[in-house]
Amino acid sequence: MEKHRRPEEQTKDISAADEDIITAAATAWGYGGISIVRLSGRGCTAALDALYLSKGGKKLSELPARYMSLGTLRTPDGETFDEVLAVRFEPGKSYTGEEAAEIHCHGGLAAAGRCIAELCALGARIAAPGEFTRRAFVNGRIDLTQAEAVAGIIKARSDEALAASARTLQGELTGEIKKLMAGFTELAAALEVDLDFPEDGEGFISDEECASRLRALSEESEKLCSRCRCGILLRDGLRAAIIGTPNVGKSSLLNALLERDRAIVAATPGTTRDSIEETFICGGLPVRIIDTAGIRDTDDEIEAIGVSRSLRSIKEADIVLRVIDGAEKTETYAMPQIEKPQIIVLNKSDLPCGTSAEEAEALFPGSPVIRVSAKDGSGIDELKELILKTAASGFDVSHGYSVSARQLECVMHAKEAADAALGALLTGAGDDAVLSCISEGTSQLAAMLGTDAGEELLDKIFGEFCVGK
Ligand SMILES: Nc1nc2c(ncn2[C@@H]2O[C@H](COP(=O)(O)OP(=O)(O)OP(=O)(O)O)[C@@H](O)[C@H]2O)c(=O)[nH]1
Ligand SMILES: [Mg+2]
Repeated sequence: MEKHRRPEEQTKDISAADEDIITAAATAWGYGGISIVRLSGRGCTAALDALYLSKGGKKLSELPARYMSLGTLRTPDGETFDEVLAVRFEPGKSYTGEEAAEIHCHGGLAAAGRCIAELCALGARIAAPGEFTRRAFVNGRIDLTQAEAVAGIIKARSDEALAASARTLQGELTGEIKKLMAGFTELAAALEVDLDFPEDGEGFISDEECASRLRALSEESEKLCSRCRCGILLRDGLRAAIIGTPNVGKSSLLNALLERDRAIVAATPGTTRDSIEETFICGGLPVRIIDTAGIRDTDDEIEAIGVSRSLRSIKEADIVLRVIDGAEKTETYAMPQIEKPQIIVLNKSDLPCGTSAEEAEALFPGSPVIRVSAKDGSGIDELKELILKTAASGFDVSHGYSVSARQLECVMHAKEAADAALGALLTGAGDDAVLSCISEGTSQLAAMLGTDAGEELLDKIFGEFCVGK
């Protein structure tokens, strides 16, 4: 199978100049209907001319741009190795903004691998991860928010996450950032006039006007933060740990949430020993749900390890589902205090009531209580809604923006800069101090768009993309 090795494992020289021809499979490396090989860089059509000939006997360079033609791939010795579709793109009218081409080979590993190997023999090199998108960014076709949205689309696991990435890719977030940046720079300009002409009485902008504009900038930044946090949550999801004493129905609840029999359920207390993790989509949010061993004092060595894992999974969770057997009387509840959002799940509602919702509320003041039956499924949809409401409090999942943690930090810093500028203004620290905070806000927003992004940052961002994107 030597010749079927992933081509990017064979050669790697990403130190060459940006204008060289890069190539990679744009489709997943495996078995499938087609494999798309992508090429970008000046002269890539000419390189393909040495390999591709259309059924009508034309080279790709002789065919119109953005026109897909059927043809064959041949080695320089004349050996035909695949029947393909090929298309070329002119500079300025391609994904990367450069001269580019695509070859749609038959699927599987052999045809695309051979095509890439032949292209490399003709002078192309294997693209580094994310290099096509990086070129689109470097060529000014997209900004960093849009580039990172491309990664968001690939990672999206729900319609809502996809919509958040698509709206970011379409430039909606870019527009909002630019509007906010304009707010910061206009205010800075007004303050600078005052600094330059201090003798002009009242000044160009009053302190009240300046304070009100700074408050508005802070509010706008906060709204943007919230939409970015929502996008991150939609993409990365959250961890929810199911905890409780033995036999209350934790594994049954996991199965009910997943709508399949994943975990073993038995009447014997202490059934679950190891933690079980699975993911389900809850209102667009990927929820990593963890079923744990029932927490109790035990002499059994294996069960004790399970219990310590349960305690660890509470620490790692974003939200805790604390299950109680609603058919039993729950008087006191010896359990670790949890400093996280938690939902009290009163299970076995199909059986005669032993603990009422009011009693459970009294035991866990401040936590929402919900009655469910993991056995007959009642209350499970409501529990899912409650998980979404508790985890995404304050978010409207239909308004997220797909951003990276780095970008969220930039918006948060921009808000802090607006607050700091307001603080400087109110304490009379002087226009210079206010201006320096405002300028910090502007640079944080510029960093979101990637203006002046250094090579190191770009390496880090695009290094996380897949090869071929
Ligand atoms: N009637 C009824 N029985 C349930 C319900 N949920 C769980 N059970 C039963 O309760 C028993 C324990 O269920 P499990 O899901 O294994 O409980 P667990 O909390 O995971 O138990 P451990 O893993 O031992 O800690 C089984 O006999 C289940 O059939 C429910 O909603 N209604
Ligand atoms: Mg269990």
